Amino acid sequence: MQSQGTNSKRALITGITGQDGAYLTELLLDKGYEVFGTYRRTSSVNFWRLEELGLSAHPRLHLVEYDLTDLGNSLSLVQKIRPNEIYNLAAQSFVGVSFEQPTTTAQITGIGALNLLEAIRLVNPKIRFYQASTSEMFGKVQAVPQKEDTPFYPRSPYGVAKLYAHWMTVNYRESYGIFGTSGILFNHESPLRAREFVTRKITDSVAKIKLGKLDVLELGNLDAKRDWGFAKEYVEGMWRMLQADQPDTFVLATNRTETVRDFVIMAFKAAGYQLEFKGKGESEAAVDVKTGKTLVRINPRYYRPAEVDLLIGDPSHAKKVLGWAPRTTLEELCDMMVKADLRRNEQGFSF
Ligand code: NDP
Ligand code: GDR
Repeated sequence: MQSQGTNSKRALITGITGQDGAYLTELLLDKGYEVFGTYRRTSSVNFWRLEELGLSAHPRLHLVEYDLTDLGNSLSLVQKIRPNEIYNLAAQSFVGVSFEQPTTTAQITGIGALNLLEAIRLVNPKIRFYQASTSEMFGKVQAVPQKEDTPFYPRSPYGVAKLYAHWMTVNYRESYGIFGTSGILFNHESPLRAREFVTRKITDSVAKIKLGKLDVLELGNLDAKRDWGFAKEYVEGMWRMLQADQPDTFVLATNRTETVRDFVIMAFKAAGYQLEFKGKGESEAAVDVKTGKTLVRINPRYYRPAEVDLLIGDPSHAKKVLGWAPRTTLEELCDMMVKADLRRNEQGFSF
């Protein structure tokens, strides 16, 4: 992408250490923004994604310590940074963990967004706000493909917390005239995805199996269907949402859905394997057609108490208003992720 020089805009990104935070930072720096990215205080902070994109020492990138659950911290952050745009990407974003830690998830993923909206209302209501909403809010299938007016029915503490943050964004838009936009993004993946999420878990395991570092990949529900896109294109959609004339709600998706099983087959294929699935339920397993070796099996510990069975989004509103459309196919995305994991595992590191 060509750098477009500097501009006078200041963007605040919460959750810069995450997948989307890294790609959005790259995009906004390229557009000339002054970027302020927040990270949490931990005993050893991890900036591997920013490092992988070669951004960690960029002169227009400023890293700021921040915890989303602290209202005072949110107020002082917005007062100090004086951003034109805030992208709220910080969250406890793992659905599985939200069943184990529902209260923490509600505080970070739900109330965290409210803290920022309050800061905007009290400090400067002209700041444009992007809320990272999710297809998990659709949850139990009500209609397909899911779009902006499809009824919500979340199926996890994470989905419920995100729904609260979504409605708060809409409420602050309607009550106070704040430019609060909610992007309902379907699953988006990349080589920068954390390894706990299923696509990256699969591509990293494929690489490890190929290099003899792992024998078998263990997974949960293979029947779940997801609409998977490429994260780098989705952050471009976030930016477009905040450049629009009006605040609104937008779905970003590819309008294609595949099962987890399909993604497993695709990822192994990208590394030269041909898999065949046999059996049903907990005894289902996949063998390598050439060697007969079992490479994938079920471990029920990865099942969730309630599942989202089918996600497929209709991005036509975003296409019409923002001119946004996905470009990378699932095969290309999967191939890119497998290659990146093979490279990392060959080099002896994998985050
Ligand atoms: P990640 O899990 O990769 O990143 C989440 C970020 O939030 C990390 O930087 C994390 O910091 C930060 N964070 C967590 N808790 C706090 C806290 N208390 N205070 C401050 N920061 C905190 O998520 P993604 O990049 O994949 O997703 C970005 C956002 O988009 C999330 O809100 C997610 O829920 C949402 N979303 C993601 C989709 C996807 O498919 N990727 C789809 C739809 C929505 P740390 O590194 O310290 O943990
Ligand atoms: P999801 O993503 O829950 O859709 O949330 P995840 O990749 O965790 O799960 C997708 C589907 O795969 C099934 N699955 C497994 N999942 C994981 N993580 N590990 C396994 O071993 C496994 N086996 C099967 C899951 O049950 C599920 O059906 C992601 C997150 O990024 C959210 O923050 C975001 O809001 C949504 O996508 C859209």
